[in-house]
Amino acid sequence: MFLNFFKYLNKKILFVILFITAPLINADWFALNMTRGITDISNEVFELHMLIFWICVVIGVLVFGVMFYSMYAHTREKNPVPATFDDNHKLEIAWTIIPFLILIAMAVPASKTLIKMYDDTAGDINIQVTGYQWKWQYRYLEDDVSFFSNLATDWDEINNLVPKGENYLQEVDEMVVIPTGKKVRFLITANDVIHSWWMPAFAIKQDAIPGFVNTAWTKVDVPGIYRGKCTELCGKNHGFMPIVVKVVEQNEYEEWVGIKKEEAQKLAELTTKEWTAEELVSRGQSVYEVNCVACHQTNGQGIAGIFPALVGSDIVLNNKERNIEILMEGVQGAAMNSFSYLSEVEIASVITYTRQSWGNDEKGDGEVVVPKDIVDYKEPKI
Ligand code: HEC
Ligand SMILES: [Cu+2]
Repeated sequence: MFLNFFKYLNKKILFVILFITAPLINADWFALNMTRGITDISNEVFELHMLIFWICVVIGVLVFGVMFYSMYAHTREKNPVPATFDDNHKLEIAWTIIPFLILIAMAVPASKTLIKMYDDTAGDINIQVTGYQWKWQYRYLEDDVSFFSNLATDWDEINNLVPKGENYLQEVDEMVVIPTGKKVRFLITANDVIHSWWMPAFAIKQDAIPGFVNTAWTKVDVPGIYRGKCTELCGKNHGFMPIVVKVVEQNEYEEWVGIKKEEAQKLAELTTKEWTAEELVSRGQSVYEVNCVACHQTNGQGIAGIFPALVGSDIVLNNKERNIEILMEGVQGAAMNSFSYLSEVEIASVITYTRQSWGNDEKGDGEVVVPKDIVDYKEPKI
C-alpha cells in the first residue's frame, strides 16, 4: 500500500504539492519562534526552549525514521515469512533508560532557571499589580504611587472607521515605569476574575487571581518601552487590557515618581477639600454645558423619546448611588457613555449640578455628591 502511494506520485501530483508548499517555504519561519526577550532570565528561557526543541527534533527524526524505514523495508512483498521472536530484553531496557536520561538532562537546566524565576524575595522596588475587568492597576508600595492603566487605542480604530495605528491595542494611557538595573518585584493579583500579566520581553507570565498574590520579578538593563497583554480570557474586553512597561534610567525614574507623588497630593487636596453645594453647582454647570447639553439639553428636559429628561428623573432626584454609577459606567447599548475619564471633581460637580437645578432640589432628596464619593466608588470594593 505504501509503495502504491509512490507509484501514483507522478509529476503532476508533485507539481501540485510544490505549488501548495511554496508559500510556506517563503514564510518567515523565525518570526514564529519564541522571542529572546531582553533580560538574563528571558535569554535563559529562550536557550532552554531551543535546547528542548532540538532534542525533540532529533527524537522525532530518529523515531519516525525507524518507523518509515521499517514500513519500507519489511513489506510483505520483501519479507513474505515474518520473524517469530517476541521480546528483546536488551532493547526494552535501553528504551526505558535512554528516555529517562534524556528527561533528567532536560529537567536539570530547566529547574535551575525555574528556581531563579520563582525567587520571591523583596525587590528594590515592589509593585502591586491588580487586574480589573478590563484594565490594570499599579501600586508602587514604597512610594505610595497608584494609578490605573487603560487601553488608549481610539474606538474608531477598533470599529474600523479609521486606519489602525502602529501600536493598535498595545497602547495605554499610563505606562508602568521602572528603572534600569534594579530588581523589581511584581505582586500580582486580581479584583474580579482571573487575569494574567504577560510581559514576553521579561519572560514573565503570571496568573492574577482574586484573593491570591503571585509574584514575579525582573531586572532590566536596556531602557525602552515593552508591551504585553492579559493572557487569561477574562470577559468581553479581554483583548483590550494591554500592558506597557517603560524602562528608564534611575534619575528619570526618580523624576517620574516625584511628579506622580505631586499629582496624588493635588488630587487629594481637591478631593478632601470641604466643598460647598454652591461651589459644586457652579463648577458643575460648566461641565454640564460641555458634556451633557447635546443630549439632555440646557434646560435638562432632554428630547422626548430619545434622551431622557433629567428634570424630575427618579435617578437624579432620589438615587445617588445609581446616579454615580450611570456617569461612571454609562448605559450599555444606549447613547449614554461612561464619563469616567473626567476627574472626580468634575463628575461630582456635574451630578450635584443636575440634582440642584431646574427645581430638582425641591422635588428630590437634594443630596450633594462630593468628589470623595467618586473616589470611594473607584476604590476597589473588597
Ligand atoms: C450622547 C447623548 C448623551 C450625552 C452627551 C449624555 N447623556 Fe445622559 N443619557 C443619554 C441617554 C440616551 C440616556 C438614557 C439611557 C437609558 O437608560 O437607556 C441617558 C441617561 C442619563 C441619566 C439617567 C436618567 C434616567 O432617568 O434614566 C442621567 C442621570 C444622565 N444621563 C446624566 C448625564 C450627564 C450628567 C451627562 C453629562 C456629563 C450626560 N448624561 C450626557 C444620553 C446622553
Ligand atoms: Cu484580563
